[in-house]
Amino acid sequence: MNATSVTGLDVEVIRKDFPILHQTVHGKPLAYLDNAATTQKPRVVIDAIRQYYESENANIHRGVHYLSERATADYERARSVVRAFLNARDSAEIIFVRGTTEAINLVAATYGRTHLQPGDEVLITAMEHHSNIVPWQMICEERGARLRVVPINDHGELIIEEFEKLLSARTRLAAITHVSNALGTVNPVQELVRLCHAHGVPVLIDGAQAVAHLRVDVQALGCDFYAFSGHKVYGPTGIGVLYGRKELLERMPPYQGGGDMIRSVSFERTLYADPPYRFEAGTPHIAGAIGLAAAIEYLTGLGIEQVHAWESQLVRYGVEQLAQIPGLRLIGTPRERAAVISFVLDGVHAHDVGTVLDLEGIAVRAGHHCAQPVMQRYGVPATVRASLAVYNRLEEIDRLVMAVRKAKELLG
Ligand code: 7TS
Repeated sequence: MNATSVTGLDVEVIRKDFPILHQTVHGKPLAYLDNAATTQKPRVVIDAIRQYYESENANIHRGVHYLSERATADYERARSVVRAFLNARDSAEIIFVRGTTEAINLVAATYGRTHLQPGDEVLITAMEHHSNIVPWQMICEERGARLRVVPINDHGELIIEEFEKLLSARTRLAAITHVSNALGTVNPVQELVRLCHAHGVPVLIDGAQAVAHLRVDVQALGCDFYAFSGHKVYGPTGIGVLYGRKELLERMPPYQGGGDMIRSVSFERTLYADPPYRFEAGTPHIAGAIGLAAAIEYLTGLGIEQVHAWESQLVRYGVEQLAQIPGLRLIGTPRERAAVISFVLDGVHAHDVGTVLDLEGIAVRAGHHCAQPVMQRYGVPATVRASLAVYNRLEEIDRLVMAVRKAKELLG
C-alpha cells in the first residue's frame, strides 16, 4: 500500500515541498508526528512571506501609495481565499485573528458579554481544548452564567442524548470542537448544529484540528461561528480565522478598540466600522494572512479529500499496529477519527516514552495536550500523541511502533 495507489497523491513528491523534513535528529531521519501541535510549512508558504517582505511590505487600508495598495490587495485577497476555503457566503464574514484561541476569546468577549445574563448557560463538551473552556469560564463568571459540559463515553465520543438533555431554554451558546486534539474524535457537528438551532441556540465550532484534514463548508454545517489557526493548516503562526455569520457579526460590539476598526472618531462619539474591520483593530499580521492564503491554496491543490484518504490509511494502520503492543492502551477509540492517535504504556510515564522516541528522531507530543479534563476522564496524567499530516509515510508509523516497543523494553 502506498499513497499513490490509495489516493493518487505522491507523498515522496509532497515531502520535497517541505524543506524542514529533510534533516536528521540525534543521527536519525526526522519523523515529524506532532502535526496537531503545529504543521510544517511548504516552500510556497515560506516564499509567499519572503516575497511579501522583500517586495511589497507596507501598512494596509491607509496608504495611497503603490506598496500600500498592493499589500492591501493581497491581504484582502487572502480573505477571499479563506472565504472560498470555508465556503462562507461573504468575505465580510472572515475575520483575521491570531489563532483559534483569539477567535474564541473574541466571541466570548463580544457575543458572550452582550448575550449572557445571570442564570444563562453555555454548553461545551468534555473533550474541549483549554482554549474552548477557559474563555467561557471567564465570561460565565463575569456574567453570572453557568458552564454546562456534555460528557463523553469510553471511546471518547460525545454522548448525543446527554447533549440533547443539557440543551435548554437557558442555553445561550454551544461551543464544540470539530475534532478532538487529544482523542482524534470527529464530532457530528452538522447534527449538533441542527439540534442546537432547533432550540434557537447559536453554535461556535472549534475547527483547529479539522481544517487540515476534513472539508469544511460552513454553510452546509450551518454553524454560526467557526474558528481555526493558520499554523495547523500548513500556514504561519500568529494568524487565524474567525468565521461569523454576517447577521450575528453586524450586531456584535467590537473586541478591541484602535485604528482601522472605526468609521469616525471624536472625543464625544466613535462610530464603528462594519464587519470584518470592526473586529480587526490595529495593524494586522499582513504577511501571516498572505502566508495562510498560500497554505490553503497548497492544500486545496493537493485535494482535501485525497489528503483525508491518505491520512485515514495512516491512522488505521497506526492504530492497528500500536494496539498489538502488550500493555499499550489507546486513549480514545472513536469510530470517526482524524489524524490523532493517543496512548499510554502501562507503568511508563508518557514523557519518558516521548524522550525515547525523540532519541529515535521521532517527534510526538507527550503531555496533557491542553485538555486536562480529557486526561481526568481517563484517569491518566498524560498521553503520548502521534498526530499526522499529508507528508507522513507508512514507514514512519513502523518506526514509531518499533520505538514504542523499545521504550517498553527499556522502561516497562
Ligand atoms: N482548539 C483545539 C482543538 C486545539 O487543538 C488547539 C491547539 C487550539 C484550540 C488552540 O489553538 P491555538 O493555535 O490558538 O494555540 N492545540 C494544540 C495541541 O494539540 N498541541 O499544541 C497545540
